[in-house]
Amino acid sequence: PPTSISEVSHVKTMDQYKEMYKQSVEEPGKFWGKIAETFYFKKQHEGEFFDYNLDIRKGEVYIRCLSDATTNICYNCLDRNVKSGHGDTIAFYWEGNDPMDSTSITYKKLLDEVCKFSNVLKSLGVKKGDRVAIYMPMILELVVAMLACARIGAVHSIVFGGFSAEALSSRILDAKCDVLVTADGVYRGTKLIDLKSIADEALELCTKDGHSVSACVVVKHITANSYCDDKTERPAMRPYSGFKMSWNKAVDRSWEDLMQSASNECEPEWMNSEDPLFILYTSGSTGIPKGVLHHVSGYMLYAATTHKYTFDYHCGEVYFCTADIGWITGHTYITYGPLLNCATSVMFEGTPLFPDASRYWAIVDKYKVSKFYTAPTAIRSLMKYGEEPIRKYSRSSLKVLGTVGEPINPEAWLFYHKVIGNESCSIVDTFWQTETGGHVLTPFPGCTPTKPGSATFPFFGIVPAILSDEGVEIEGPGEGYLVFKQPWPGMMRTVFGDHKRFERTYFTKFPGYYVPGDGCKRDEDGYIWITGRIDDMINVSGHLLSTAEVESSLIEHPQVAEAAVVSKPHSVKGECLYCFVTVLQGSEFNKELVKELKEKVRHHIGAFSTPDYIQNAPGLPKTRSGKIMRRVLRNVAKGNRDLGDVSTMADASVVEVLFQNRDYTV
Ligand code: 6R9
Repeated sequence: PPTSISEVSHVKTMDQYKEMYKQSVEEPGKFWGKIAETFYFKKQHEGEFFDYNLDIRKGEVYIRCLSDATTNICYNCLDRNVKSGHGDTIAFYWEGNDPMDSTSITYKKLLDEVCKFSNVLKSLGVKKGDRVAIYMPMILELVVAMLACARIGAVHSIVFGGFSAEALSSRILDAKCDVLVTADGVYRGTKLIDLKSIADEALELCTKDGHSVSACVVVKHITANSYCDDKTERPAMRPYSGFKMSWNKAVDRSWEDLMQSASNECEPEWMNSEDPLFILYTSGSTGIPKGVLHHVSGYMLYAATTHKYTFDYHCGEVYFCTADIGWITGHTYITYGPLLNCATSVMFEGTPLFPDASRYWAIVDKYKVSKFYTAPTAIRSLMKYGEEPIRKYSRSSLKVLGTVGEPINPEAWLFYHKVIGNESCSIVDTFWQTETGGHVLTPFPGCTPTKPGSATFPFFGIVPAILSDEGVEIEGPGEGYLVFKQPWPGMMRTVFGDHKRFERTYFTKFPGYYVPGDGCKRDEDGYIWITGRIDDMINVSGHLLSTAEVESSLIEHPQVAEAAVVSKPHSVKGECLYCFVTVLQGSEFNKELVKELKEKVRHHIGAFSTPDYIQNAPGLPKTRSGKIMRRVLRNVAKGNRDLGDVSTMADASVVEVLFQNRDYTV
């Protein structure tokens, strides 16, 4: 067997990367055109690959690629693989919240199910271009539902199963969805989430606002788990009986009943490349979520290519992404990217801490996972439990470990590399956004020499630049606004129903560039380091400080599990640093620790960066996707109890504890 991953990787050397990169940005048509040849197009494209204008001064911003070709992404995910002899290949191993719940599905069976549900959607009156809302747990029916939409040309709008009724209803309303697909409920650890009653409430809210969906399709997941191989009754975990579900005859339809009579043959709708594929809402700085719209062909090429190269995916390997499909990471790197590459994936319903902190590694060993993808917040939460739950499992199948979602502090990066990866895996810190469709900055496994905390270099087709406040490009080492100068296939095309907002949000601050809203710096070796959201930058006495940078200094302290830094208004400095620190289990938060922490930050950045406040934070307010809610922390820092919209917060009780702990700020 090869001793080093680079011997078998798709891109073996930096020279090879540079050569491929050069072609991807200088001759994008040739580069992506060759990749497009590996997919099925009903009608081939003629003419230039791209047609675009990113410069708002020259008129409307638009991006189109392969604009006269027709295809279907579901066909490329399923039929194409079945036709090439992979019908019996496992598409997903499904692992339930309860370790005893598991099943798997082949490409052929998945195609059958998708065709059936496509026919179900058609029977409910759904046509090409109609929007379908999906509010489901991490079960196979979720993948079936989204691919069925793609097959018939309906636009799916998946709302993460942790969102509230209000959040769900505002998304259904914004996209005017005709149908909602949901499930009875789901267990997260030992906690039961009653999805159906939340969905009911959301639909009621919609009706009040004058919009009624025509049908609500309900999967019986906890009441009758149709995909589960082991039917042993485990009442403590899944109430097969006793769970009461409301049923509104006027709109509710049973998934199981509808599927029973549906045919498993369904000709795909041949879509134009630039027809919409899905809407995914992402939070906007104004507080109103934006419906990011992705389109068929560009997204397809980009999802497949990034999945293949970033994880160095090879046919036959088992890949495991721990994200929820309700977020972009799940869309691109659980459903579309892996299926387009005929991958075998693990789809996991549960949480990393249930039944204990070794769950991920139990799954890795069970399925011999070689490519693993998670978030820094998950790594840090596992660090709190030490090495024992990790060492208990061999993890010897692992080769590539990816992270996404926020800047990864070097401490967590090193833990990922040394403890989880046994120093024998490539770490890929992937920077991207809902808007970018796929990775835009990332190392290539077995190829890019990494630095802990740096997302390194651009993916194929991506041309980053760093701008100063004045909008001047900074060459060489420096710090400023991250921007992109050229479009790439997977880039979002518009905000659903509000093209002006799309232009305003991403193309007006620095005309001619796509502005993602993150700061970054380039070091003397050309490596790019994301410094956090532009809005998270803190200006202390005229020095621009990145919260991420301060946080990673704090986390370096052996007693610190997690840290979040926000700005607090300061009468002399303008702003000062207010740090929330979670200590490791068994450690004490005291004056001595605070002194050491201040010293750490001073040591890493400089005296001007010394935090004014360091407060004990037994828990941090996070969104359900695991992002720290700095806006809430800024209010705690100020002692302002008017927190604004906290509907996306995973556990609101931590905030009260933080207010109580303010008194103990040292
Ligand atoms: C994929 C995803 C996007 C924002 C993005 C940035 C932050 C994501 C990151 C990262 C530093 C990374 N972000 N990955 N920051 N390093 N590797 O998370 O999409 O939910 O839209 O968030 O997340 O701030 O702008 P999304």
